[in-house]
Amino acid sequence: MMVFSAFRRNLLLAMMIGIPAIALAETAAPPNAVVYFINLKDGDTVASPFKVQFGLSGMGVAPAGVEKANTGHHHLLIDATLSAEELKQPIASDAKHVHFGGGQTEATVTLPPGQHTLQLVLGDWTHLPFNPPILSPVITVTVK
Ligand SMILES: [Cu+2]
Repeated sequence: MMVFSAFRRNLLLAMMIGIPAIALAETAAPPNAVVYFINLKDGDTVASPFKVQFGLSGMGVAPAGVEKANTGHHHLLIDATLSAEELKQPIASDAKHVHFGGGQTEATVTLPPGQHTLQLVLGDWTHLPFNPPILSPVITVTVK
């Protein structure tokens, strides 16, 4: 983290003195970080509202706005995925891109009947996906 803080300071300095910045300062993903659904799997049928538990290994959860090494916070994508371009930007915040900036590790989700896709994306303290992105598989659930 010291390294990344220094990197961001240097990036800011570079911007202030007019050197073009190549990219936003994405946080490097810890090598073994994995995000996953604990209690749901692809093909499950659920009754709304339903609980979704967010699993994370290889790093820790911290609230948004807290810069702490090897931590991030969960985002739940509902019937949405992120394009390569979106994976380099702060994650949108709307009904399909839900932030858990308090450091929550589960949520109760209400969805209309039918098939829906769910995916977890870990964001850094500034809501940017890591590089490379830390994504769960996309799962499809059927809401009764
Ligand atoms: Cu966020």
